[in-house]
Amino acid sequence: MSALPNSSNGLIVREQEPLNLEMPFGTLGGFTTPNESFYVRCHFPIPEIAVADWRLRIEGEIENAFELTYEELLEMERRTIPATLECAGNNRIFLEAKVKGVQWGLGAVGNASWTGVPLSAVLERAKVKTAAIEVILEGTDEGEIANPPRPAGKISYARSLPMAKALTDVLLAYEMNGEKLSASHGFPLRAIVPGWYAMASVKWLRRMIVTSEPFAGYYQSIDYTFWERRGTLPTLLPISEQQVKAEIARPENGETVPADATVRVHGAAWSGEAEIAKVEISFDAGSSWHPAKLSGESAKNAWRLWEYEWRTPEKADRQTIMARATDSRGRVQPFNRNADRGTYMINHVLPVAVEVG
Ligand SMILES: Nc1nc2c(c(=O)[nH]1)N[C@H]1C(S)=C(S)[C@@H](COP(=O)(O)O)O[C@H]1N2
Ligand SMILES: [Mo]
Repeated sequence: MSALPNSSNGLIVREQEPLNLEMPFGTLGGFTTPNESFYVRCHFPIPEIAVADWRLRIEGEIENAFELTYEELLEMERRTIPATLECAGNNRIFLEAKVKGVQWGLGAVGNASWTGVPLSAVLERAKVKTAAIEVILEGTDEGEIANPPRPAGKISYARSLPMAKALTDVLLAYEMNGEKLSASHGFPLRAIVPGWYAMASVKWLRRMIVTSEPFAGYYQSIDYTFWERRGTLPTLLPISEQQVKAEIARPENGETVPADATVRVHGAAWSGEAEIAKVEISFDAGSSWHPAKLSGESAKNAWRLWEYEWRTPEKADRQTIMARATDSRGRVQPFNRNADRGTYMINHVLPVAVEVG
């Protein structure tokens, strides 16, 4: 194994090629994650795109197929929305039987404000036919899949969205926190699919295909799937909505905090297509829970910061801290891992062990 530098610009290097960088979650500051601290998740090498030659093409079950240049997109009506992106494999390092995949800790998540053109505006111009049920979003990046089952040769990264979601709140974004998208985050154009795990937010967009059949591409029929129980029969579904979750930024696992003192326990919580209703903290493995204070901005599909003033024990001790979130749709973060989710959608409560004194 070649030696990896373990840090790049303060980010944890999980993989160099393709580039996979994690934010050390203990550095969580405000509501907005600075661009240089935002995690990076790539399946293939980052494509080099000359914007003068780049086009976004829309085709398929539409009356009006066309291409847009970067300039034309910039001239369309723009919208800015906050949205939290979380990788579906975030927290994988904490799964008890070790599993394959990038070993993300707490920081494959970030919140940014995104500016671009609503996907619905482009679909309107394309005049979608009534038979259409999905839109496939295709990236410019390509590569070979290492392990079977896999298609032969190179494939591009692609995911589809049901038409209802595509027409609601999906953004074709060219700015992140007021800056032009960087190459690693999808320049010149990426999708932002609010409330969904971030595999849906396709970067380096080049083509959108409206279809009348469900798309069963690699990244939604082989990879990024989970088993859902319908009665007794497990059925395989593409991963979509984010699951309710609170993460503790500080103290960190293994950190020492002073005895008989007030320590600020803080972090962020989020959920798919809902707001965070409450975050609770436990110091006794979940027997009793204490409400944390929600702070800062509150927006749908964006994380909510929270904090708790902890009066630490008078004497030296070991303590375990847990946080759990409940969302505005009444969904509570579970205590146990759901094994039907394989290596993805990891949102069970994670204990943080600290030394007191
Ligand atoms: N074209 C393309 N889009 C992509 C990916 C990719 O590899 N290629 N990775 C996806 C995954 S799994 C995640 S978690 C997010 C990460 O976005 P970020 O790198 O801007 O944080 O991009 C998604 N969009
Ligand atoms: Mo991801």
